[in-house]
Amino acid sequence: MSTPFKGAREFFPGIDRIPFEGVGSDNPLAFKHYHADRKVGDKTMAEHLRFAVCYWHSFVNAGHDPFGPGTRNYPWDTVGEHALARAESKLDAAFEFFTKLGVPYYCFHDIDLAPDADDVATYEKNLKHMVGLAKERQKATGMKLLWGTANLFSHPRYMNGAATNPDFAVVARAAVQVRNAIDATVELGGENYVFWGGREGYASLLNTDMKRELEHFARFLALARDYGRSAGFKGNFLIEPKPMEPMKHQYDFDAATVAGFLFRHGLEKDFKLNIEANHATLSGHTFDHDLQVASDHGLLGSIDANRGNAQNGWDTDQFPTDLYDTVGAMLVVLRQGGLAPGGLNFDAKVRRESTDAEDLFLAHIGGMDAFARGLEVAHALLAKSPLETWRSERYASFDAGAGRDFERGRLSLADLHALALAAGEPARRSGRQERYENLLNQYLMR
Ligand code: XLS
Ligand code: NI
Ligand code: NI
Repeated sequence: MSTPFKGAREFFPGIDRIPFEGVGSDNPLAFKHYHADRKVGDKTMAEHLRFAVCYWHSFVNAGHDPFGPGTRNYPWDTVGEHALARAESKLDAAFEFFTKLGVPYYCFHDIDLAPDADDVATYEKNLKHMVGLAKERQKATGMKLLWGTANLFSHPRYMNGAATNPDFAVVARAAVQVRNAIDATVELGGENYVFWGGREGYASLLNTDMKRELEHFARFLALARDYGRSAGFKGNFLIEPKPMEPMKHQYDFDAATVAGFLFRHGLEKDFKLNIEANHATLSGHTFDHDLQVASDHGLLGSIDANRGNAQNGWDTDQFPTDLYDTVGAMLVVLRQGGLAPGGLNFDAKVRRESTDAEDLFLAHIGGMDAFARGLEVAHALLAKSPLETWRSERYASFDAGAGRDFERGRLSLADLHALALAAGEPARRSGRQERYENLLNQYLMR
């Protein structure tokens, strides 16, 4: 296999379609656990996991950080001097990568796909051109778009926010990109549309009318929804919570905050959540905590799969390799009956020191294997182990008698008082956390 497109240059020579070889294989460019067609329960691994590769970390950012420039030489960035020609070869590289890796989905921001421009007409022309090409590539490869989004945080005009900017002119300018990114998503059959509010927040309350900014935010989201529906978008709109970075405080702080906001503004039918592992940990929660909060509100729409670093307090966006994380995540996903139309998007980047083209494959293979194993273990825990029985037994006192009456709203506080007097001091019942932890390890090490 070279490249899937006639006439296109090959950007990852020497790497073919990544095969499944199983745990016995020492081939670094092979899957050990992810076997797209293997059934886990009643669905295949591919159907459960719905993997997506993100455009920005893998094909746009070459490894720059606040202390220095990029370290990777992207061959697609040096082809031709015109921005549009570079965007075209980037598209070829991206689709070559997706195809060789064997993922079904990808995600992008408007200005990952096409060159940005201050002049609206040029921006729109660039995006339309690239969307047309992406559509051809999707047709040729069978790739699908998990979600599209607009980058409303990089351009200096958004330094004080986009939809929550104190200047109406900026709010209106943000709508240009959102409208175009929704159109692009519809044109490419995207199954979701994401809002990550990178600059929707504040640096100081002294100069900020938080209440007014949040009302603007809700209004803007409702307008985007109405536009999207009128343009034929049937998928979920997704809000991606993050507590900080780049802003000191971001309004979409965590799943609980966004759930409250969506219900308060009547947006919960059209908007769900896209939970990112490293954002959950930045907000002081675990990954599975924020997934569970989202799921319990009926709002878990999709996942940005990555991991943070226990020692660093920022969004390191590492590839997910921690099996406890992936088991915990897949327990939530399986318990809610799946993630579709969402998926697992690798919003993750190779380290700045990882400069070989091959590293991008290795990183994704590792993440896919970690989630495939997490899926197998979570499924076995739910289907074969005593986990669910143990957990429901902890609540058995609510299944009958007075406990059930309490759950059904049939008892008063005075009734509880009388029942407690009659029953005497409750017996102590162990929470048995260690037994659960050992059970998880038993299934993980099988
Ligand atoms: C940044 C976010 C971003 C969103 C898309 O921290 O994770 O990459 O997923 O705008
Ligand atoms: Ni992030
Ligand atoms: Ni993200």
